[in-house]
Amino acid sequence: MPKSVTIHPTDVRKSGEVTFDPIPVNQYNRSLKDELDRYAREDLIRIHRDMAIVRAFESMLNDVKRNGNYQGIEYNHRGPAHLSIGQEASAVGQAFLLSADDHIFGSHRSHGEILAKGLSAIEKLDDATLLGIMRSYDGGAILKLIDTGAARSAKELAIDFLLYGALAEIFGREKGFNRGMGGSMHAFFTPFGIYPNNAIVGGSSDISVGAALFKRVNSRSGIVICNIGDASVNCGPTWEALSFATMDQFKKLWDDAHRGGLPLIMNFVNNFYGMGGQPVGETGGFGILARLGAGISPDQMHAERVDGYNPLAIIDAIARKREIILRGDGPVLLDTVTYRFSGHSPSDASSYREKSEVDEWQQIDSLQTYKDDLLESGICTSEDMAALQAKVDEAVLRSYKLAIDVKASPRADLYAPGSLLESTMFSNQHVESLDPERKPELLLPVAENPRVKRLESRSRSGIGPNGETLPKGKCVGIRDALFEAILGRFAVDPTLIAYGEENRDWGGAFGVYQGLTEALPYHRLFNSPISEGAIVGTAVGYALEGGRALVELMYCDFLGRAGDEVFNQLSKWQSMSGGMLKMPVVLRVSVGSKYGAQHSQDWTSICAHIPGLKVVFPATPYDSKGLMNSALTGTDPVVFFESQRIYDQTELFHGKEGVPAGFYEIPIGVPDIKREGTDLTILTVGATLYRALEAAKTLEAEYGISAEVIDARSIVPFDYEIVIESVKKTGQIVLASDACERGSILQTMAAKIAQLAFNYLDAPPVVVGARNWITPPDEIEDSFFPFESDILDAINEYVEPLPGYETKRVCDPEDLLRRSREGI
Ligand SMILES: Cc1ncc(C[n+]2csc(CCOP(=O)(O)OP(=O)(O)O)c2C)c(N)n1
Ligand SMILES: [Mg+2]
Repeated sequence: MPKSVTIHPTDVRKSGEVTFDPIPVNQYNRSLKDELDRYAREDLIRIHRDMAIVRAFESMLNDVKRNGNYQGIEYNHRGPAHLSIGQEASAVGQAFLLSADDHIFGSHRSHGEILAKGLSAIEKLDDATLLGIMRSYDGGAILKLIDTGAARSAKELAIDFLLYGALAEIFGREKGFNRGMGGSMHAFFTPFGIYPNNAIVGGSSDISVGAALFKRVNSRSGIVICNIGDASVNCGPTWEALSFATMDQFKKLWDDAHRGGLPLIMNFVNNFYGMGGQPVGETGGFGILARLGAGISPDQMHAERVDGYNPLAIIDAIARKREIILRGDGPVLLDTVTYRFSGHSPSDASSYREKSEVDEWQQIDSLQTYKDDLLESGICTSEDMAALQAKVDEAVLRSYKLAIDVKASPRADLYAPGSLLESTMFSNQHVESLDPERKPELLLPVAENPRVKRLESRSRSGIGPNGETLPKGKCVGIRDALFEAILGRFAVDPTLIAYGEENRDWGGAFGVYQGLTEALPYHRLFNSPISEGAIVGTAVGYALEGGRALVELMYCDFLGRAGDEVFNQLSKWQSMSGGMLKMPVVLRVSVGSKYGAQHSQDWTSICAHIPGLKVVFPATPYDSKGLMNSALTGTDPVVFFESQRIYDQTELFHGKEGVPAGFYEIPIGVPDIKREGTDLTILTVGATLYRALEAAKTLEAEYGISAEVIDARSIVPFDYEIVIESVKKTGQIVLASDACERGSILQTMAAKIAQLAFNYLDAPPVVVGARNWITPPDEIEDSFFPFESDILDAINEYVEPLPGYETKRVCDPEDLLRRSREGI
């Protein structure tokens, strides 16, 4: 079924108009007295208590940042603290109805949301569960510290646990919620439904969509709330997230059990400022933020503006929106009006706003207003309130004293080998199914898949029985090998999903997924919008929730569109969480050719430069299948490079057996000798392997030089020992790949090899890459990428003169210097 909608010209050319429903603005109009029959007295007081805790906690941080002490106890906190003093009602109101199954994501200004959500979870979880969480988290490290033996209830202990865990994290202590590796802007605590907060403005938007996608695909309970600022509305990722979240297919194409809108609230915490810029009146043009929903979907994302200065108005909104979501009509957009009295950060001089404006908001400070309402309604007395405040202040002071105590709360020692960061950059686990209890949903058994059947008649090796090379169309190629690995994993891991542009009926942009459409229901394989950022960002959110995602960007040049998602999110969350989170995401990208400058660059080096990403680039069917299997059974993010030049390349290195039909793995990080030799080593990355093999043949035939050709296969991690052993034997090495030479990963490899094998080398390692140009059009593309002759030229010029060899293209030191001087 390749189409969901037939486009009839008579329909789409008809005249008419688009109409919008009115957008509700601050329609909640009940007073606390009107609400008395809907809330228990203790709940109404607890709302105030939670606001007071958030206020006291952040006021303490404000004192520390501005004055270097709290209550006379000195501390120098060098890191950030973006405070939300003034915004407490919106955080506490939002959290009030949420359970631990409801997950919130946030921004750089999320201390209040963390505490409010944590306090709400503590209230709802029973004592045994709470104690279980505290005993098991980080081996009970926080509990041991805060449990002084004094008689306190599980809930009281849990509040101290929450305050200390968050504060120790903000202060970068190893006992913090994320072992001090996240800090103020990234802290979170998943057992209470508090998911990662993000220092990149708008960064949580597509991640939250991925989290909601996880809930929808895997039928998990609860909703997801994305808390981002009003200024993030202008970010590309936010728009991509909104388009992804509202795709028609969720409600129209997915099967009965999975059909429905994503369980998501995009909540814009609207404090009317970015840092100093004003989205309304200056940097934006949308007026009332709730208006945006009307541009996104016909149901206008049920958007409305709500008064975040009144906790009861927010509770009312969350209750109504949750109902919409639970009946499958999400997602929802909220424009939550609030105001921060504190600066963007404590050093902010507030030069961008009038003092009178701050005063106006302070005069109706929601903490005070709500407290006055409680007193006026007779819910409590001022003595009750004073006692409550004293208890709150004591708790904050207790957690402050503990968190700044270097003995009780040390920082991680990152100097020794095997330190916290060394052991959490990658999780390095092997997990075949992320939900072994569940059976993977397949539309037909693997053996009955039409492509699997077609492949049965193909040779699994590119070499025939008599050693002859078989025609490509008759053999299993790289694209088939990848398909086999992927289908095999779909049959094992029920959480595995794949998506990207043209992933379903088209069969993947380059045919790798042909046959998958027949095998998988929509919710496991679907077309995404052309939103590269959201493709990766949602995969991050999906993985953070416990699933495994395989996503694709057609050309690796499009990585630029997903820059933040790949370089700051996919790569960093495992280590920023102190190892609390896993990131089983495989990102397939292909290196193009024939399509010119914006479709043909090899960006392996850019990915390899970012800590936290595994990077592979197989060049044979055998390696492609084995590495894909490893990537899809691992728990780390893998950027999986493929080359469009060689998708139909057959297997030439594994004898008559060729590519095994069943499951096998190739460990990520181990290079492979593709041709043995004794005189010269050639190390290649990606499709250049085949050009290096041609060069090796010529060297043997015409110059009697025996070249050993090593295929890197992986880039990060990378085991140098195999290469060093080869160099010990040959004494010389040339490195070649299709990436532009300047800043190429080959330069790093060459430098490492020189450092580690200097005594064995007769000549410095030589790098042969593409020119430092744009990729020219197909017809003249060969002048850009390295070919056999470029490898021979480099050997002749820099390694050893080849008798009688005539250099094809100037590459002498003078020319090298000239090109460097000119930056080309
Ligand atoms: C992508 C990105 N650009 C800029 C910044 C610097 N920055 C941090 S917070 C901020 C303002 C964000 O405003 P808003 O989204 O409304 O959140 P608020 O600070 O008001 O809570 C800016 C510009 C950043 N962290 N990330
Ligand atoms: Mg703002």
